[in-house]
Amino acid sequence: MSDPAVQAQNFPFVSIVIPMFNEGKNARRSVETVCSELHSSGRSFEIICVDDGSTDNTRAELELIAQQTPEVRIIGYGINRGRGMALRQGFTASRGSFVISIDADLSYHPRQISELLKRLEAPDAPDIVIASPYMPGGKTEGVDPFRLLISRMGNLLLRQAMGRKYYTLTGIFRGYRHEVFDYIKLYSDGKEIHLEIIAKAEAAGLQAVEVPAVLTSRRHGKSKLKLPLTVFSHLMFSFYERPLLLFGVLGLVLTLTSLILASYLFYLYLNAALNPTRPIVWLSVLLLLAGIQMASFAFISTQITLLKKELFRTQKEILLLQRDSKKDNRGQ
Ligand SMILES: Nc1nc2c(ncn2[C@@H]2O[C@H](COP(=O)(O)OP(=O)(O)OP(=O)(O)O)[C@@H](O)[C@H]2O)c(=O)[nH]1
Ligand SMILES: [Mg+2]
Repeated sequence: MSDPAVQAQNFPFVSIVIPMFNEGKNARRSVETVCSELHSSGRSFEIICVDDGSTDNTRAELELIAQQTPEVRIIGYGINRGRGMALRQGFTASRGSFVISIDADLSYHPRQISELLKRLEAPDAPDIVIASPYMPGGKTEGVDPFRLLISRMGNLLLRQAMGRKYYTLTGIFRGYRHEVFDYIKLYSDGKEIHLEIIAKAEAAGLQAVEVPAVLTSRRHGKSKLKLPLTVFSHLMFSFYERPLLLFGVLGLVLTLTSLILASYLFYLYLNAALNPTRPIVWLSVLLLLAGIQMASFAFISTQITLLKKELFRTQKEILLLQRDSKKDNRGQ
């Protein structure tokens, strides 16, 4: 029989993944707070700190902490590759039955980890639990109003793109059943990984639910958020997930404008005042053609999106079948 302590260390109940880039001012506080929350919960755990190419004292701090704290593991690589890549590395290295991702700046207080775990352990447990400051019951405290406005608007748009199911799609603080990462393959290197996870999980038929959470502002260190890039990538994601949002709306606007112009031209014609060589005549025809073109794009791209989702679901089914057949073979 193996030693239960070793067993708990090799296969902990939960893995906490914390990406850290230039978080020297937060590393210790963050790890210590997570540790004390989990120690008081009585659960076995590991904390995986992912540092990729920090130029401050993050790595030195982490190495000191790891010497004093057996639950802490440091992984990383020399070049900075972004938050998405760091999270993917952390998920791959994780050994817990559940995985929690959280940021290093304590903007989501780790005392909320127990809420996520409670949901993940419930009898009707979902596959993913999203900490949601924007859902009814959730809240934000002391967040810069401009950042909050951009984030709220972005999440509203994404909510539309994702079928009005979720309120907070951009947050890092989430809990997962470990199997989630077997079913979906992730490729994002940046912050859009949070969207990729939910989109792929949805497509694969996994269940994600939100729980109300409190988001505060970081007190130490600098934000790593590149706002213009994030806004751009999130907009692209919305159009990618729901092409109708872009092509459908454009098609409608172009067609309606052409119809308004055509009505005006018809009115001129009835009053014998129409000059057929006027550019406006051609403009209205062009707008109509462009509108029809956009509507066709909307139709085709929607079909492709549906097909893509069907593929994800099939992939997951194949994986489950392979697992079942492996289990059966072992049982024989
Ligand atoms: N390893 C690694 N971690 C990163 C990278 N970019 C961001 N992070 C970490 O990801 C977490 C979230 O980044 P933040 O800068 O807090 O971004 P945010 O939470 O969207 O915005 P604020 O909290 O308002 O600053 C933090 O723990 C960062 O240290 C990166 O390139 N590599
Ligand atoms: Mg943060």
